[in-house]
Amino acid sequence: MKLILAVVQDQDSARLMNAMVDHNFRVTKLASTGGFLKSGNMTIMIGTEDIRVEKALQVIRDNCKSREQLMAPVSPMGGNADSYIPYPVEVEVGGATVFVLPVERFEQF
Ligand code: 2BA
Ligand code: 2BA
Repeated sequence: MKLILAVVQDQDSARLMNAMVDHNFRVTKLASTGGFLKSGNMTIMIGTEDIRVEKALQVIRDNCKSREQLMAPVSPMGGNADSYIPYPVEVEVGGATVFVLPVERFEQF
């Protein structure tokens, strides 16, 4: 068994959850926050058999797309105004960042 952790954009998460359930995957959605943009994203947890991992990745690929997001200017802490960028910067946020982990044991009580 594998545990797939997929960090996806908020806008794609509902569609991805529906697609996963349609393809008979069991899923859990967790609200998360990206460290760089400090804005909300979603982490989808999928526990599945090894042979279904590629199918799960395909469903994720088909339902998540990358987008440009504006990063708000942050005023300098500590007064170093030299490094302050006073305008929003565009950052490309990927469709999904995916980790596939081995599951040592799976129990349901
Ligand atoms: P849910 O996905 O909302 O599922 C709630 C209950 O509905 C499940 O209870 C199960 O009895 C039933 N169910 C879910 N998918 C089904 C399906 N395709 N066909 C028939 N019945 C289905 P639990 O199995 O005790 O799971 C409770 C919650 O634990 C799930 O909520 C989900 O959030 C999480 N979960 C369970 N297995 C998971 C897995 N393999 N990967 C990720 N999350 C899992
Ligand atoms: P954030 O950390 O908010 O990052 C959003 C986007 O900002 C990233 O998109 C990337 O394009 C850019 N970015 C992040 N850190 C950067 C840096 N140090 N310098 C320049 N640009 C940077 P993605 O790479 O597609 O990541 C989207 C979200 O996925 C991330 O949100 C984070 O929540 C998660 N993520 C990505 N890689 C991760 C990893 N190795 N471990 C844990 N979470 C990860």
